[in-house]
Amino acid sequence: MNKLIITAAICGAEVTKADNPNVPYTVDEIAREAKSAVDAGASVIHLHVRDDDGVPTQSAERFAKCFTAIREACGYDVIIQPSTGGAVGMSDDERLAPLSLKPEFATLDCGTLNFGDSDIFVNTIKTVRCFAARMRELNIKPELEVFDRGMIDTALLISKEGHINRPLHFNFVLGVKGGIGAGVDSLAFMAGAIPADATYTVSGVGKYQLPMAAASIAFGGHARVGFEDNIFLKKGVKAGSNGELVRKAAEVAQAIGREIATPEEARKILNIK
Ligand code: KMH
Ligand code: ZN
Repeated sequence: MNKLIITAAICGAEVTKADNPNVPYTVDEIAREAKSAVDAGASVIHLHVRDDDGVPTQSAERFAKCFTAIREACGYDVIIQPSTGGAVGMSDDERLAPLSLKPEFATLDCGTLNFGDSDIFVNTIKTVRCFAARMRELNIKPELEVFDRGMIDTALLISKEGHINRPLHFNFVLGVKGGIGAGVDSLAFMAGAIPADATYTVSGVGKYQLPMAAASIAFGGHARVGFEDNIFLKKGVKAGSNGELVRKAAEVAQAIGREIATPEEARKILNIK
């Protein structure tokens, strides 16, 4: 089986220290959590950043500081994937700011959805096209964030228009309230809808994080874990670090004999130049 890429989504924009005191806000805390994840087997850090008081920001300056701190803590080959989703309510220009740092990889959210009980995460087709075109110009590999089946079709449409180079790489986000539910049926449905040359990772939300990671690892997909999507190691026990969650995914891989990709191997699998 192909090697497994583990992505650690260490921070997110929604989860707070009130949910789990180990959620990182400061630059040092972000570097600490990234290191815990990389030491446990993550090759990709999916990154949101915050002000020191925990307010999400898309400031390029703040991202630059975090990039440097993460590389110093984890080694210079770690793949850092900034979010262009940011937080609900941010403008498109704000969300695009970290691309000015020319990262090798970044997220591209592929549609609008209800996001929890009272928010709407807005990504019109025009926005998706514009973000995709910017990434293509800057030679940034997009990870296509798809929260529902129709978003795969949007990504395929925009790729057909010439704004996203193939092979495509998807992240199936399963279990957001407002998106497709988590389950092996959802995983099979989504995986069956992408081109044969595409790759995918799976992000299960909340209690579905580790089961969905395990299912993807067994199916030959890749896995994303971390505080952005889940703060618990097991029922009633909060994770002490992102590394603890990454270690669980690595243990599943080890148990079924699937090797874990280094950052260099992950770049080859993802076709990151
Ligand atoms: N925070 C969510 C509204 C991404 O990183 O691209 C969007 C999000 C997706 O987390
Ligand atoms: Zn994110």
